[in-house]
Amino acid sequence: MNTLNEINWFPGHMKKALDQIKERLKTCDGVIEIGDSRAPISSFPTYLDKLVADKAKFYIFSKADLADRNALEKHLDKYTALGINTLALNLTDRRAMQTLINRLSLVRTRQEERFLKLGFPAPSKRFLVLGIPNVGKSTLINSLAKKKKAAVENKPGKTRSESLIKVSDKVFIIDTPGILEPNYEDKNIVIKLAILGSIRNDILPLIPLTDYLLEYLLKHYPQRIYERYHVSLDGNCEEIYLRIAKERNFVSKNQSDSERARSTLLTEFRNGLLGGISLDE
Ligand SMILES: Nc1nc2c(ncn2[C@@H]2O[C@H](COP(=O)(O)OP(=O)(O)OP(=O)(O)O)[C@@H](O)[C@H]2O)c(=O)[nH]1
Ligand SMILES: [Mg+2]
Repeated sequence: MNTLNEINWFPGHMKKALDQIKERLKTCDGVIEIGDSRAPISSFPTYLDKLVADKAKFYIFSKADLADRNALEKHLDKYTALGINTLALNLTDRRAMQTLINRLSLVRTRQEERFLKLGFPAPSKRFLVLGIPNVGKSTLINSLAKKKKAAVENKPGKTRSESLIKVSDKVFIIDTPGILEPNYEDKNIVIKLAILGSIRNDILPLIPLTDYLLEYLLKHYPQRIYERYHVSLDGNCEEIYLRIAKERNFVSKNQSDSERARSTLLTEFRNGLLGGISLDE
């Protein structure tokens, strides 16, 4: 998709957000990095690695309720083998938060190690929550904070400022605005992140995005498409979308409205109506 080279998904406010994150990191001993369970590799904020190299880390994979469980488990096993604190969660489920709070209080920060070595009681610790837009950072904050503290919306770029939230006596966390990598070398990642809803809908054109999604689903989950839309899966993407439009009675100017079928499939995928899926192979 050549046009991708000309698309700017790193708007000015993200540059500002990155500067704010650098400032905030100076006052935090740890980071909670969030990836999306539906694309755990592509969505992970790997490009912040250097910035957080000396911090205690906890990895969370959000939207586990929408992911392909088998693919996700394999991915998590890799982190567990490396000894990294990792949890995959449905962040909207407050009941799952106690496990996370317990695990967070066990993460040893450098400052904590120093204090304990000297025989002082463990100090409180601060984690900065990091991740791409729409991955669930503010949802995590709200679920942990027990009452609504951070603005949440299913649109990338909701959070523009940060605040300190108390999670337990000794654990505090800070929300941050979502940021993307300024230059993804693999342009497929940009498409995947747009499919997940982490890049604004108006930035990438609907047709290549929904062609990519349908081709991927036909390759990896053809049965799901068939079971949901009851159409023949022969032919090219436009032909299949036209059949879906016909099946759903999407008509515009007396013709099947394939564009509406495309938006519908994208929305239904995002809402988990096609079942748990992984976009990373
Ligand atoms: N099903 C499901 N939805 C989730 C989960 N976590 C977050 N969401 C939804 O994802 C959308 C985005 O969540 P936010 O918490 O606003 O995401 P954010 O990372 O703060 O986004 P920015 O502030 O834009 O960077 C909202 O509609 C949430 O309800 C999850 O684990 N499962
Ligand atoms: Mg937010």
